[in-house]
Amino acid sequence: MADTLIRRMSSADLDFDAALTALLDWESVSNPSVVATVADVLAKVRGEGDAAILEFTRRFDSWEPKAAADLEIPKSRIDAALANINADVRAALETAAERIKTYHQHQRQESWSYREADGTLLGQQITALDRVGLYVPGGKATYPSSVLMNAIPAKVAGVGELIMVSPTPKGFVNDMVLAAAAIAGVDRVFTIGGAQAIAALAYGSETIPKVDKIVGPGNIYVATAKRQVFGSVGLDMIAGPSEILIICDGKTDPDWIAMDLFSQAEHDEDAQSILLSPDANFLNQVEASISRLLPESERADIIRSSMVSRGALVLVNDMDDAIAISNRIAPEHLELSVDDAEQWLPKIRHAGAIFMGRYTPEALGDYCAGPNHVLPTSGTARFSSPLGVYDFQKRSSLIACSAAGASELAKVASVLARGESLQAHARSAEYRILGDCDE
Ligand code: HSO
Ligand code: ZN
Repeated sequence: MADTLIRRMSSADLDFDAALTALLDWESVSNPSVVATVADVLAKVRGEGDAAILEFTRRFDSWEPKAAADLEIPKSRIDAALANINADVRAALETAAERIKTYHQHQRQESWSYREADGTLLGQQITALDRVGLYVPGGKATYPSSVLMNAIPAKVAGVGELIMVSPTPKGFVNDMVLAAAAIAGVDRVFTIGGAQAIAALAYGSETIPKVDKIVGPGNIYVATAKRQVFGSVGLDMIAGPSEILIICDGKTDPDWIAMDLFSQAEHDEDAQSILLSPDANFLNQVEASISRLLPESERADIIRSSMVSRGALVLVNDMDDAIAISNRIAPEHLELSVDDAEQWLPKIRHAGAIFMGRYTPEALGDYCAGPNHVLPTSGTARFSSPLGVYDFQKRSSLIACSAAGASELAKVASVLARGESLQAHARSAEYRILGDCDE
């Protein structure tokens, strides 16, 4: 029975490489009918503004806003949500928010400059984005913690205005989400979702302000809309299903490891939970824990689907073998449930977040340790990083030439410009050559 819950693999198997590739395979299908529907929605919102947003909201979200003004949740309603939520929940949100803020303050990039001997100044000036849109999904994947994780780095960066949008199917508003928005400092909240919300943020309407960047996860319509507005507006990454990779030396309580695997698996049927260990007996123990703990889990059906279709317990030779496999996977979350986890850090090349030691389950990072839980998925940790303050800041180059500095640089620029047959560039530079004015 147990062996049907999660597959067993060994890195010594002849076909291990192919089996691992098949296990990791994940294609974010771009469905042509979704692409076409989304293109229509975007065009209509762009052309008709509020009227189109209202029409799509009535059609897709099953509620009847009477006028565009009804699409905004008034500040008093947001404050009431904060006042009304359970005191323990409020305290936990506030503690998490404070810790996330402190961590992200370390990420702020500062402007810098240096002066050359001839007086020329070069540098880089950092500015925050003026206005950012935060998409918060409705329904089963509404996470107040994600509101904190997306909004707080933007506020720490100094973003001028933070606009949140979230669909409210049948008019239902989640108070914990509103409370998180209030704590994180979200400025305005609109009850719109889907592709029409992405269009509204990207293009603006009479009621919805146009933003400079859109962040936050969403369903296939939202992800497709984000792809289609790319270029008009900045975007965060387009996230795939969640993943966890655990490397364990066999000395952690197997129940703890089983539950850490479940903690990702319970997110959705496509989530991926993988354990690597050099201890075959320990893998047996974890497998037994999985069988025993699964039936008592509230989200057993989702966990089971995820484990059966995408989970694995993998026997490895040793830590170096485990780390080589981990680097190949480039997991979103990597738990090093081993003694002296830090010693292995120099060998870890690709991971969204690294959780070190037996007392650092991913769940603590998901909510309140401080680092961001918006992380690169599906192997994209090979080239990208957690959401951070730097995603809400931009850089401008600074150049201030002294007369002497300009004169020297102009000689170089002139040669290169003439090489490119750009005479105006050459002459513009040459005007600055001291004592050699080409009047
Ligand atoms: N583990 C998710 C984030 C999350 N967990 C939100 C709980 N709530 C990101 O992979
Ligand atoms: Zn999670």
